[in-house]
Amino acid sequence: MDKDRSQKMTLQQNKEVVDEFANDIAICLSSENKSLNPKYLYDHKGSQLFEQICLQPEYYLTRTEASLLKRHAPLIINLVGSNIRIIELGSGSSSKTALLLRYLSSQKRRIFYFPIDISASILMESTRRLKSQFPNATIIAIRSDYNTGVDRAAAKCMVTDGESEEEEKKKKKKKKKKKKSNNNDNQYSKLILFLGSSIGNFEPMAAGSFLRSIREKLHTNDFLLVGFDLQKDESVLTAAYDDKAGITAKFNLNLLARINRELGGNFEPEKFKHYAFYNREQHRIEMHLVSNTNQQVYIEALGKNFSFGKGDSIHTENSYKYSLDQIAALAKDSGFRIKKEFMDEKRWFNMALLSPS
Ligand code: AVJ
Repeated sequence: MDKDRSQKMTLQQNKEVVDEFANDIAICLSSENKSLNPKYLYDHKGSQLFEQICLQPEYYLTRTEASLLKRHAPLIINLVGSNIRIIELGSGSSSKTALLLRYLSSQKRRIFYFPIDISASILMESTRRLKSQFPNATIIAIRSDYNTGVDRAAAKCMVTDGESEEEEKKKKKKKKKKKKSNNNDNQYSKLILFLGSSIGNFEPMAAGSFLRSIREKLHTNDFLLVGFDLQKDESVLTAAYDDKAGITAKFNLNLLARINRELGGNFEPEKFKHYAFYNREQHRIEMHLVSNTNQQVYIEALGKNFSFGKGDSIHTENSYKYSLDQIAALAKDSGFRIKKEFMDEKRWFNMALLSPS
């Protein structure tokens, strides 16, 4: 393809992305109950801020899950099998997954990793880092949201089907002819990672249909590893979503700055405040941006003014907290069985290794 045309296509794709954002913002700000898909928090700046959130002392989720992954990597890898393709939904910095890759590499196993994320810049950064950490790894980054990500990754897995670990060993032994990998010995298992309690962003019903849609793309020897944040003392939860350093507040408020940047809005972020609380009935943390005063905001791309009264809020994110029973029911209802569950001593976080039932 010539450069002009490929450039045009990129512009076209960007335009569609911007249009979707503009459209969703228009719908959100025109409704009585203003709520937004949390994916819009994750532009380049938002993704960077999220990485910083993960380092805050109050935000126990990342640390806890990382230690579970580190401790149980051998068992997880062992359960999945000998020839693995790792696909990760919402890979971000991939820093937790690096713990699994490190184990594979310590075992002299081949690494095939397909990170999927909506932020192209985060993908580029993390791919570069992983490539230098694991020079022999096959890493194929996929810029996509969850919906099409797994399909695209599965298609790329197929392309690597000839490159099995078994063959690597044979090649080393005999340095001889290649064999096509049509026999079962050489077949790979997919391990889909959905970590960090990202599933908490889904409404419970939607979480079920999402897991079911993944289930439909899996074969019997594939696995899905899901990180769930568990219900716990409310003060622990609220602190995690309102850290002292104010990073979560910045992360939330970046949404307004993003509207300014991409849609020509004139939000003054100081006139809104970050608000996070635990909704006990629904077992979820809610994040909101609350207007400090009566104000009007103009958004150029929409050619329109929007008014906010003092105390009006934009609901930017839900983060559902699960019980073990809910996890079991969710797995069952979406066609999985729990192969193995991993939990920390405090029972704050759960990592469930699911296999098609
Ligand atoms: C990325 C959705 C897992 O819900 O804990 C962190 C996002 N928002 N702090 C979460 C988030 C505010 C995070 N997830």
